[in-house]
Amino acid sequence: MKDIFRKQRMWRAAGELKDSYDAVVIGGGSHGLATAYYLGKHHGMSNVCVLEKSYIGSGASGRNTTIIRSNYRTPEGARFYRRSVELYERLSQELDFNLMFSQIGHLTLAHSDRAMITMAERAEVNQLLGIDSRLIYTDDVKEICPEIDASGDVTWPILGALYHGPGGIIRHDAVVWAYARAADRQGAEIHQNTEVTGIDVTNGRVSGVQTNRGSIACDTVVNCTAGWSTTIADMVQVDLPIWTSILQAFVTEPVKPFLDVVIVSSQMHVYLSQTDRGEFLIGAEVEPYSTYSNRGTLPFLESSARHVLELFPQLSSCKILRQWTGICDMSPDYSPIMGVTEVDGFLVDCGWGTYGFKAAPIVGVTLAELVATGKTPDIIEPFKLERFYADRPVSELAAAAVSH
Ligand code: PYC
Repeated sequence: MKDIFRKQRMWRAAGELKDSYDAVVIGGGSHGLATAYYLGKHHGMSNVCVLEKSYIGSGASGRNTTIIRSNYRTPEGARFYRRSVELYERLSQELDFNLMFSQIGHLTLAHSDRAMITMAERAEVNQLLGIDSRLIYTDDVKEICPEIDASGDVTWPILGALYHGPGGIIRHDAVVWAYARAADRQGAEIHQNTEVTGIDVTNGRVSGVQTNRGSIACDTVVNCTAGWSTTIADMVQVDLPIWTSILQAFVTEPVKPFLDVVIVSSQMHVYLSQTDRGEFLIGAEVEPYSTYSNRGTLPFLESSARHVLELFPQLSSCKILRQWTGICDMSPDYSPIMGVTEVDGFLVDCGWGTYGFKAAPIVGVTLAELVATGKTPDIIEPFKLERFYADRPVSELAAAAVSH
């Protein structure tokens, strides 16, 4: 009996915190756990811990809409997410865990001439980088998704779309668990219910972390806390140009599968996919006010349901099962902020807006490399915090799933 349990265990019981670690990762979501895993796998660093104030995956990793894609607008963004999708494509095999990555394709609808131009520009950037992404027209949309109302008899007729074949959906909680198990097997410790209450800095360098379970000495801290990144950065007086808001989503009751592509309408501020369970997973844009509240709102349900019904009137009697919110860190240019800061040893991984979950593998690989070698990998160089002081934004607003 005991042997069976040992084989099935996901990760070791946490035990006590050690007095010191080579690196402390704050945040037990997909990014933090991936970073811990690649630190071990690629760099042989196992004296590492992940501190999570709640349970792993309780933040943005468990509260997103599971969409993976790389059809971004900027070359910097598209290159970065292309690498992430490539890593996701072999992640089930690498982590020996079925992540149910369904590359069903991703359609960003265009309902105006201006939107068609934006989609054409994105397609060009994508194609130059070898990303499968192209502009298609109404008849192609009907062919890919016969169930959508592509008639002209609606408020926002569909003129075309950006079609991105490799895009799709994945089981987000499985990504978290798989990375946690893999990080554990590399020797990293995962401490849940462990809240960081302070970070020590000595002579401009990180020297330790204070937690609700005691103090740790360390000279490298990685802030992978998604919505809470500014509260952690405040502990070392690093000023992040981030505001925090919520993204809401809901699922319907399960129905017989008919939608096998992700549908996004920026114009209508809505996107949906059908999960493997048959539920329609529907989301909208980030709320226009700053909050940390996890409470969903009725206006969100009303407006998203109304827009979905314009695209799929056949869902009119489908019941809503549950709704949730996720906390998003919004950066001024809608691109992430990654890498070094003015405090030596304090690294950030934040400003992900609504894009974070898609980036987990490449974030893990690149942050682990930065921690282990002290050198910023080329692919994340454009995303450094200093770009805001050097006037080098990476404007990714045009690639937001829904206009923010
Ligand atoms: O950018 O693909 C996206 C996205 C999905 C949900 C929110 N944003």
